[in-house]
Amino acid sequence: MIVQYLPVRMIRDEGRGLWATSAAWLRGQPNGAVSGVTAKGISPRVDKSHKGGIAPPRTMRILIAEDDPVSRRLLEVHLGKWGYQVVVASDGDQAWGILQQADAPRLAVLDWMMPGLSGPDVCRQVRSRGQEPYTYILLLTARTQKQDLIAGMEAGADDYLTKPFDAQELNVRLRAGRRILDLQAELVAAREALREQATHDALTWLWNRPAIVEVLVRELAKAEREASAVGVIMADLDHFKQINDTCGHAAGDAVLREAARRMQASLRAYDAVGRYGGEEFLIVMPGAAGATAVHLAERLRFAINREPVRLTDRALPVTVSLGVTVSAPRLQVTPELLIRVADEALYRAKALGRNRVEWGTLALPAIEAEPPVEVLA
Ligand code: GH3
Ligand code: MG
Ligand code: MG
Ligand code: MG
Repeated sequence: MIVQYLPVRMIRDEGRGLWATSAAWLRGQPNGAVSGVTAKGISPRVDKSHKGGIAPPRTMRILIAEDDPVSRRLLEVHLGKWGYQVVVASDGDQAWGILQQADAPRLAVLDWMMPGLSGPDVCRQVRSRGQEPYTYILLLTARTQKQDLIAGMEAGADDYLTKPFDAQELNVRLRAGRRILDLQAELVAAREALREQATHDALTWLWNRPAIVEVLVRELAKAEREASAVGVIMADLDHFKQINDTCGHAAGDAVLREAARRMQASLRAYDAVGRYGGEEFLIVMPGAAGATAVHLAERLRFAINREPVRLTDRALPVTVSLGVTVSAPRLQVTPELLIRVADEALYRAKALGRNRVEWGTLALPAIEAEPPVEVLA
């Protein structure tokens, strides 16, 4: 059994460059084994494909584009026999139309000479789109000159077979194509998992600090264009150190996770919450003007202290203090200023007894008076 880890450097490259680099690297590996990806990160995958014998192909959709009915039928019969689900096109335009569909086959066998778009034309169209997931293309043609092969590959074909083709050769070449598609799917999944890891907090799985600040920067820019508001909340769990001190760090972790879950569940779908520090959270609420922002802060406070956090051996009452403020449209408020004002309001909430929401007024001339505080019953 062979277990290998894919170098992160390779997976982080994006777009077509990623594919070329990774494929080149993988080709150099014994048996083409590659790491697998789990939902929460990267884990080794055991590759058993080198154990000899040819595994039956699992059902996979494949496009055949061939204008000659006899060759088309022959291909269809072979591919069906090998377990493929065949999608048929009788010219290049039709093939390109099928490949543009959302659920297009990822594997395509294209004839070179066809009415409308030729096989290489279709290749160029597919490659110029440059989208994921990758489409693996095998060109099939009567042309045998070396310059034809070069032209076909330069158009973006992955492989090339001359007619009359040998059925077994086509079969194994398509299998090689499928392996490449599988590897590419794993690379994309690995890259996505890394992106998730890089932007999320490992304990609560909320956005981490850089990511939530990035959300705020983006939402402020959007709000500036749309002349709308962005509400910001700084929330800090009350007397959290006591939980650690009396119940242990693991209990503290469980409380943090549950508090994060409750906050996430009580926000609107388009709000974002991130872990800003140890037991401190930053919440970004697009479009939330004063009263709405305060209302949402009260909702968060209620969500945290509505009922104690149940651990295996005890139930812990938890409260949170919150500072809330709102950006002023067209005044180009910076993220730093908003965070500072929300933070100052949070510390006022602490000083005034905790388990409460305080409003932070921006020190800007055009800001309206404080909005009324709506308290949930
Ligand atoms: P206050 O009401 O004034 O906010 O009091 P507090 O005890 O919550 O604040 P303080 O800043 O004194 O303590 C915060 C504690 O949070 C200290 C730190 O050990 C704990 N903490 C920070 N991150 C984690 C974590 O990931 N897990 C656990 N269990 N504790 C953490
Ligand atoms: Mg033809
Ligand atoms: Mg605290
Ligand atoms: Mg704190």
